[in-house]
Amino acid sequence: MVVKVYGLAYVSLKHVLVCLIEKEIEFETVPVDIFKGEHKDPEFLKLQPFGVLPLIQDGDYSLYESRAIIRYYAEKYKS
Ligand SMILES: N[C@@H](CCC(=O)N[C@@H](CS)C(=O)NCC(=O)O)C(=O)O
Repeated sequence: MVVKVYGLAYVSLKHVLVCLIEKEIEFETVPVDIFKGEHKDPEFLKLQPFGVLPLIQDGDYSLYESRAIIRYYAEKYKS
């Protein structure tokens, strides 16, 4: 299953992408433009109630906060 990563090339998102690449996890990016206020869109707030990026969706599981995401994948793919 492909992990969805929400955001654009913001700093926190880059940290998450480095982690996914290092772990060789297949992902796709879902552009969310903060300069257009897309991170405050009601549909996005259903996924991330604080309205900040990045956010990942791994199947039915959603997670935000870049360090929490990185820690999640570090644990999930320990090897
Ligand atoms: N502690 C958060 C920081 C999240 C954060 O500040 N994201 C920025 C982009 S790098 C953002 O969404 N800014 C939009 C806003 O604060 O309205 C994390 O590491 O994920």
